[in-house]
Amino acid sequence: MVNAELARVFGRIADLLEIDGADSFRVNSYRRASRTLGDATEDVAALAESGRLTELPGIGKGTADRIVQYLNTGHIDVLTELEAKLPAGLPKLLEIPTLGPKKVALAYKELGVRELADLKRAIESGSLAKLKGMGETSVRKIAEGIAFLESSAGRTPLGEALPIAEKIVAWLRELPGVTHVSIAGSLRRGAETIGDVDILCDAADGERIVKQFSAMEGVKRVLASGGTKGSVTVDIGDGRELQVDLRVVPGESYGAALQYFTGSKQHNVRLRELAVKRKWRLNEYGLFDGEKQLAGRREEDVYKKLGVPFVPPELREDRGELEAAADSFDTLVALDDIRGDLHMHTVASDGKNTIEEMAAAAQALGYGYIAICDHSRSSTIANGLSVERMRKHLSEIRKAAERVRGIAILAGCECDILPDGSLDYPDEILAACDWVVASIHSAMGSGGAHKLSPTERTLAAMSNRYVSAIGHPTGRLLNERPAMEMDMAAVVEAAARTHTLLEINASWKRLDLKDLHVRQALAAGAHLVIDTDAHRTTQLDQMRYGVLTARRGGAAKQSIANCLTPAALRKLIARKRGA
Ligand code: DGT
Ligand code: CA
Ligand code: CA
Ligand code: ZN
Repeated sequence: MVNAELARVFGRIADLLEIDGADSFRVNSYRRASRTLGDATEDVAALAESGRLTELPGIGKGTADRIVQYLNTGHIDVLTELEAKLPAGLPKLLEIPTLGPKKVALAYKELGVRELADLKRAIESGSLAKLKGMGETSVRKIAEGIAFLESSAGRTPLGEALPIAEKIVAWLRELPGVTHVSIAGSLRRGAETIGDVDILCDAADGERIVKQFSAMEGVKRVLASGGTKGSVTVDIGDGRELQVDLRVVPGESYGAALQYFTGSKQHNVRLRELAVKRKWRLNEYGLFDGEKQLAGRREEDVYKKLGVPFVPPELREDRGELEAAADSFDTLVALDDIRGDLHMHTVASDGKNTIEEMAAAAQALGYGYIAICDHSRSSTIANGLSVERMRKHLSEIRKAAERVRGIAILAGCECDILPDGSLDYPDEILAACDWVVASIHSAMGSGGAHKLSPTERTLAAMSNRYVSAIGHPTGRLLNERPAMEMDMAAVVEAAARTHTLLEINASWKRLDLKDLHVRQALAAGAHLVIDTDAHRTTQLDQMRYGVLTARRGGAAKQSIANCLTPAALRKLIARKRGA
């Protein structure tokens, strides 16, 4: 479908218009069009064909004409004009966190900044800080933003890489001569971002398998192709590519190779040290005593022979996993342990499905309960609900809960934590909810004259008895926005003390809390909840990314609220409320 491409084009127009100083009404209309085109489930080209473009929300006659022009000619006049007027490198600068279009325009007009390299020079020479409307603090933030972007460059989020890898694995499994196929590398370890995808399979004729792999549908470039190893890139949209490495090994080495290529490198080093201590050798072909292979066919045997428990891949990061007690792995949370999802949106705010549709989809996943948590009034961009609308919405949820059989539907909300630390709804509304997620969505920076810090705001919210959980506690967006400056030690201590749950937001764009924070929270005695924050039914299946993150943090199912039975969950909520 051409939808994503059109969404990108309209987004680019909005960016350039903004840098050009166009009025915000005009900019927003392109932004809205971009979002609508990206969200559209029908092929926009087909809609254009039948003259039905204006049926899409936010698409007027003018926008429809521009879409048609693009479909017919491959360009749009307004974009051509803007691109002639402004340097091509400017929109890219908008990806730098805290660097908005006004500042980009300023740097361009005053200092001739046309691309990232210019901007870095202007920071280093101090000329950027001297500009009126910049200042030391904002320049420091911009420099941090650049460092953040560069550190995430080229890494693909887990939630984009995993579905692609699974398709390739399924395809390989069908090839004659292949019996075992597995994902390895950082993807098998459930890391939040992936450098490249590693896949392993066993077969006698490696060269043929690698050849077929290189010719597979979706391959953009072949980087290497040999007798045991192939390396290709696949297109993942937006002009981005993802590297996929395939290794083919004989069956008797499959387990050892799986262990080796799952990594992490540091974990492998530790494991190899154990082998060396016994005067053995461990490599991707097996565990050897001289010429004799002690293990190799099965991954479990490698660990067993070395006298250590089988370490789940998510924990293989050299964080003490080889010293852990074997039974500590037995209770590690798994997707099967999840009994419900306690943070999701509906059409009442910015979701795409109704209460009933969300409930039906959750039921299909085998869940026993969900909580509907639409946005509160201050989240205007997300169509947050006024006190009156929320009151009505809560009663709608309760009515739906009566109609729908077989799954409990909790009436909840996602209540903004305001810049002054107060909550966006009065206690009376929060008390009327069964479950309240409180989240920071605005003013995420630290400092400023009258504002509390994100930590202080979070602590203030946790002190409210109706706040059941803190949503996406650090506010980060992977590869897009760094986490808020947060005193995590203070947050996890207060969470444990006030019996407030901390969310692992399972949306692959967030994965917040992240693995290390999960560890910190558990050590402090805090409990967690894994939520998808789904805005449509299809996003409910992102739960697995949150579970992987929880496993990386070493979370046992006993510490996860949505592994509880409905009755136990209600008791947990009541404990915070002091009932
Ligand atoms: P990534 O791709 O950056 O997200 O991270 P990984 O862990 O997938 O790293 P990758 O793709 O370079 O290599 C896959 C695995 O292969 C890695 O986790 C461990 C193993 N490996 C690769 N190179 C070495 C090495 O030089 N020494 C050891 N011990 N293991 C290695
Ligand atoms: Ca890799
Ligand atoms: Ca690799
Ligand atoms: Zn939120």
